[in-house]
Amino acid sequence: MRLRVIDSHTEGEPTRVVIDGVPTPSGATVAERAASISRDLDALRRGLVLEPRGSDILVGAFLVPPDPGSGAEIGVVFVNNAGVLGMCVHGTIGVVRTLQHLGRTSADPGTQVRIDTPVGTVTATVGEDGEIAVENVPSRRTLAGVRVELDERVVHADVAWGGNWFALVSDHGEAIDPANLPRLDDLSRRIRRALNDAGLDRGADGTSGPVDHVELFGPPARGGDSRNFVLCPGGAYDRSPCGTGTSAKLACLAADGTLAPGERWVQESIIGSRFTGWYRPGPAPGEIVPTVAGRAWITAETELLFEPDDPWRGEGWNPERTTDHEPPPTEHRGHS
Ligand code: PYC
Repeated sequence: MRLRVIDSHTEGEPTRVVIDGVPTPSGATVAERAASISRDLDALRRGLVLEPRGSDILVGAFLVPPDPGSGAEIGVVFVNNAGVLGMCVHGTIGVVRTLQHLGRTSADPGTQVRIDTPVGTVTATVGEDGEIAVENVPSRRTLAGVRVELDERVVHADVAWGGNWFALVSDHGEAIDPANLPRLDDLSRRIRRALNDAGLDRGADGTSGPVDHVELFGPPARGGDSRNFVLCPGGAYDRSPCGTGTSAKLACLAADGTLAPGERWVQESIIGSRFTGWYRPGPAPGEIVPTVAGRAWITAETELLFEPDDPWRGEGWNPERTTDHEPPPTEHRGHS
């Protein structure tokens, strides 16, 4: 099997777009196609994003037809090392940069691309300087200042939706610095476990959570408004400032009344890359419609090969999930 892919990175975080070689996942809508990828094409997801052809930090993108009647040009389903993602802003910027590279959309300023995702339609707009701004799905904070008791400290978490569910924590006392990654990783995992185990991530309406991303904030170091560390569902951390996480942050700032509609918020990542975010009021009370802007660059245009006798041709190997490095059983080998 051969998969034609184009790799890019958005502010340091990689995206791999599948251009050719996969069947169109079944379903009438992008949400149904996302369910079909989860159900029927999971070995393909693992072969695409995991070692040895990918890595834990890679986000894959399957291009699919848009929802009937949505008016969008294209649909996309994002996947990572843990499964299917609801939405991914860095990945959307990577997809648009890839479509520009292929000549399927213009790189001219003002060009807009409407994209259906499993959680709603987003609109990407090309800026003057090559920046791509993604107007994301409506976002909201569902819980504020949830007390989370850990062994050695107490922190307070907001829970917010920005296309994925986030716990956002500022009073953790840790340096948001690459030198401190092991502690940030460990703390974020414990916060996520504590919230989910106790059901503390559920809003009064029962709609929120489970939280699968954790976002820790600290002071900026490159002239932005804040710096973050973001733990993703499969245990990797986001090298970009995480666009759905920035959307969740904007929802919290709006709910607190500390950022006005249209005002800019510059979110730095743990590696010092930056997204600029702003919002307009959303369709429902308490909702905002966030826009997050950043840049992406093409890094590779290649074919992934899956030889029939390769024991890891479709299974991939995820160090997060297993310590068993033996080849997977034959019946679990990859999609063909
Ligand atoms: O940019 O939304 C994002 C994202 C989600 C997971 C990794 N990046």
